[in-house]
This record gives sequence, structure tokens and C-alpha cells, in this order.
Amino acid sequence: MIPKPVSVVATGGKFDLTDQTDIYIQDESAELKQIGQYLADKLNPSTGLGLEVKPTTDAPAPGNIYLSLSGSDSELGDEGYQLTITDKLISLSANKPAGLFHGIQTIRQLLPAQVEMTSKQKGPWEIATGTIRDYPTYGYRGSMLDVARHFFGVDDLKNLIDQMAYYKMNVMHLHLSDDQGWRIEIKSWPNLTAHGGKTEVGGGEGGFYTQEQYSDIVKYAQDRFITIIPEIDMPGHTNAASASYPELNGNGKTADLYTGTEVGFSTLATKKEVTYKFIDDVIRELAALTPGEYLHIGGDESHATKIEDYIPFMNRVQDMVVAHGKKVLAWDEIALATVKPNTVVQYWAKAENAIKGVAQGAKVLMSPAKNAYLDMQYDSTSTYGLHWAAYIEVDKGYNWDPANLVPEIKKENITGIEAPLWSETVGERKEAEYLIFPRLLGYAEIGWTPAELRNWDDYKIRLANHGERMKAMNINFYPSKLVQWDVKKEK
Ligand code: TNX
Repeated sequence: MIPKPVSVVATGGKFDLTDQTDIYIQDESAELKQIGQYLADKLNPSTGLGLEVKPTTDAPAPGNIYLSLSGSDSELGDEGYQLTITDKLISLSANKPAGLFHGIQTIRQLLPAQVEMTSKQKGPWEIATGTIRDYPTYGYRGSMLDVARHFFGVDDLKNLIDQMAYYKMNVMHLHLSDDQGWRIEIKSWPNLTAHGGKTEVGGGEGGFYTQEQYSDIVKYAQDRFITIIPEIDMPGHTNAASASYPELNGNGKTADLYTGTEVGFSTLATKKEVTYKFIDDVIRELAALTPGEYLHIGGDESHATKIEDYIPFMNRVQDMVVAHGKKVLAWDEIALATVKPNTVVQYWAKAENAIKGVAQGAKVLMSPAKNAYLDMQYDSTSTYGLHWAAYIEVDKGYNWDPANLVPEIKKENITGIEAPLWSETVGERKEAEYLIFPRLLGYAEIGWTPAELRNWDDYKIRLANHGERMKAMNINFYPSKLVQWDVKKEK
């Protein structure tokens, strides 16, 4: 299982899923019904067992699966679950629906790998008996996709959302704007997408999400207990915006659409009121599309913005986000400005910035480029990726502890972990998957499993077993030589 559960007690028996098995949910709750249906939809194509979701007021008869909300098992928190499997019943309970959803991922992982195929496979469909009690170490377990350097369509995002859900991740951060493209429709500034969305790195056709499509992604993620955090990067990384509305440009040049991969050359005009009118409109429309708490305002690599302009800019934009009812996430450079209450600092490059954030009372989201960047090459022979921060082999990506990386950043200062995929070198789903997998599984485990239960030697065996699962899910993962993918025995 990945991530490794907090506690597993095996009892040595087995439960058989048969064509008599159904998924019973406690009462007529729409949310439980949807979670039960997610499990049925995942299991039915491969098993052909025709599991149905049925409401019940009592524990069901032997041979079934039972999902219930228990209320107040405080150790489990909002996302934990208890899974009790006997030879008669699979019983999953949690305080909240999110816990049930995470628990059904465990049920899937306890079944043979072929259960993940979308065509009918032969059984038997046995699950080992025992009890699992499980809950996350960090509340924020995320990944980021840069859809600005290369655009990825709605189906690509949905696919990744399901893959993240399988590993109990709960946040997807979308980097929606950069020098090379603006990817979200803003109705009050239509040229952002009409012009600024037209290309991408390498000169491809780019693209953007209409607000309707974006809401569809948000809903799809929400149904999988994943929060989407939208990012509009500013005041740098704004060439696409300036190319669409020249009055926003702060570097004195005429901005053309850009298809290269340099960073740090663009800036908004931080001293013009029109810039703040623009930002206020963007934040307002984005906040209305966002049920989640956070909006990400970037703030990284603003090399073309003078520091004396950067500081008041970041301070003012934070207040604007708060005025629209949201909290701020920003890259670690924001700590050079005033970190307002509730703003979370995303550590990617400079520990001293993150430490400055902590000193101002902020929480830190851990995305250290040397450890957690999905766009770093595995080694010098990797086809895709960059290596400005490090080469990150699968063991290196796994073998670190967010609470133990920077002495001044302690567990209580950390909201969680996020692994970003920057897309300068990848534009197709399969290319992106090659960088994301299998490292994402390690980041999921770092976010979920207590540090004292994690070690590489144990993990690499579990990861090897997930090779078959990733194949069954048609994931184009990097077959690291550090892992013995052909070993079949489940652990
Ligand atoms: C740095 S990470 C960036 C991105 C690049 C990335 C490539 C960060 C906040 N800024 O603009 O895409 O490196 O690895």
C-alpha cells in the first residue's frame, strides 16, 4: 500500500468479493452514495461483479461492503478512516466523507493489481482480513501542474486528479498564467485568453479553460476530495498578460507573445492604477470560481521588478485577495514583503525566505526544488526535465522529511507538501506522466505517513508492487533501475 497506513493488524484470513457482493451505505446520504459509486465504478469493469450501491440503516448481511460515518473517533480526524475486514464483511468507517473516500483507495489497493484494468479480468477477488487505522500527517498533500508553459486539456487534468486521489492527495495547484500563456477565461479582460492563450513553449497552439470548463474541473476534483488552488503569477511571469493588454506592461518594452523558456524578464506596471483594477477583476472572477480557501498569487522570480516596487505590490495584492474572501498562497519570495495573517509561504528556492515567513508567523508549504520538483531530471540521461536544482532519482525524491530539512522550519510550521511539475520540457500527457510517476507516490507518502514509519528499503518493495498497478492504470512511469519492478509478491 502507498501511502503506508499508520497501523495495520493482519488477521490471516480472506474476504471474497463475489457477484453477491454489494456496497451498502449508511442511510440515504448523497455524499456516501457518490463515494460508494466511485468504488463500484472502479471495481466493476475489471471484476465484472456488478457491485451495486444500496442504502441501509443497519450493518448489512455477510459478503458485503459497508461504508458508514461513525462521528467522533478523534484520532482519525477529518480525513482518517478505519477499515475492518473479516471473512464476512468489509467495514469502512470515518468521521467525515473524506475519510471514507481515502479508505476506499485502500480497499482498491488491497485487491489484486488487475482490479485497476478497465476490461474484464479473471479473479478471484480476495482481500486479506485485518484492521487498518489510518490518518494523514499533513493536511495539505498536493501536486502542481504548470498549464502555462504547455497547455494541458480538461481530460488530462481529470486523469491526473484520479491518479492523485488513488494516493490520497488532496490539493491540485494549477499554475494558470505565465510569460508563455494565460489559461483561464476572465470575462472582464477577454483578450487575456483570446490573445494571451494562443501559444505555448515551442510555438504550439496553447489553449485555455473557459470558466465553464474550469468549474467542471473544480467539481470533478471536489468529488474526489481534492481542492483546486488557482495561481495567477505576478508581478513577474506576466508577459502573456502584457502582450494582451500593453497598458499592464511595466518593463518599458512592447510585449509580444513569448514561446521560449527564459524567466525573470517580465513585470506588471506596479505603479499604475490600471494594474490594480486588472488584478482586482481577475481575483474577483477567480474567487467566484473557487470553493477552496486559497488563491495563489505567485510572486516568484520578479527580477524585472525593483524590490522597492515589489514589496508594496505584494502587500496590496494580499489585501485584495483577503477582500475577496480568500487566503493567500505565494512562492517564498513573498517573505521579502509583509506576510499578512493567514498567508502561506511556499518554500521552493531559498530557505532564508521561508524562515523569514515563519518569523512573521506564517505557515510554510514545502516544495523544495532539490527534493520535490517533478520537472527535475532523474539523472543526466533523462529525456525530459531540467536539472538546475538537482537530479532527483526516485530514492532521493522519497528520502527526506519536510520537518527535518531546515532546522528553523518545524513540523508545526508546515501545512504540508506539494510536488510541482513545471512544463517547459513536457507538453503531452505521457511525457508529463514520465516525470510525475513514480515520484508522485513518494511525495504522497511523505505527506500522509508518519516520518518514523517511512524508509526507502521498505518503500521500494511496495513501489515495485505498484508497477503493475500503474501499468494497469496505463500510466507511463519512469522504470527506475533502483526498483525491482518484476518482483510480483505483494507486501
Ligand atoms: C523556477 S519554481 C520557477 C519556474 C520554472 C521552474 C523550472 C518557481 C516558483 N519558478 O518559473 O518553471 O523553475 O524548474
